[in-house]
Amino acid sequence: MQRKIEVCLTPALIDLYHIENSIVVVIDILRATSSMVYGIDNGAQAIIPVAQVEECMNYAGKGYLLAAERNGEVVEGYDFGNSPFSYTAEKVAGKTIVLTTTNGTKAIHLARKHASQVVIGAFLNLEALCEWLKTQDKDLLLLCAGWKDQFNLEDTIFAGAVVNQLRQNFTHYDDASVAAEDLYLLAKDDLRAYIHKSSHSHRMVALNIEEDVKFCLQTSICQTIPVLDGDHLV
Ligand code: 3SL
Repeated sequence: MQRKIEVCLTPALIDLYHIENSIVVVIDILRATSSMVYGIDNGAQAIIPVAQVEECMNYAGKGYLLAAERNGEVVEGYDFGNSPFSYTAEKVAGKTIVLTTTNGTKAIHLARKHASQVVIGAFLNLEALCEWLKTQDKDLLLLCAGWKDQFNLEDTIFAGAVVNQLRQNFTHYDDASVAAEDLYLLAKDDLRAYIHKSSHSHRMVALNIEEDVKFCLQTSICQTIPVLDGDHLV
């Protein structure tokens, strides 16, 4: 069977892709999709990604946990933000979280407009995700959330890791997939050191949340693949 894999390097380019029959994997390694994977893996009932901070407040007082991050920081008045350490079983098991983040939730909303299916990827669920993708029969778009519509290293490197694992299962690759895989091969022996060069990693050092970077670069510690079902990730 002919299957195509493409990498969209920033959400600004999404309209160039025909994804009506494709699976889209949304990627925001630091930190949105890592926290989503970790939260669902830890028993959160669902995560509702919303694009705007104000939308989150529509859910106030109805039993939801409200999480909002902008520019790496928790938005004042919310239960928590986007740190994976806020998505432990103690905090989220059995709960539905309404979450908005700078880039990750925006990318999910762009993907869901047209894609056949939207799922969430992170190093935390790399192996489970790739094994599942191997069993599907649709084309694949790896959508990097980037930073404010710009390219970033960490999402591209993760896209490259997925391409690397799936290379036997797809017949067509775009140039962005080849470039992402090459970058992954360059970085993989010391992922942390390579990603330390990224602008978002610098931002996180400045915010004193470097431990989050370390956490998000753990590979395949979760089995969950969050899937968008209506407006809920489950
Ligand atoms: O952009 C996002 O969606 C976030 O992951 C950014 S941060 O890691 O919370 O700063």
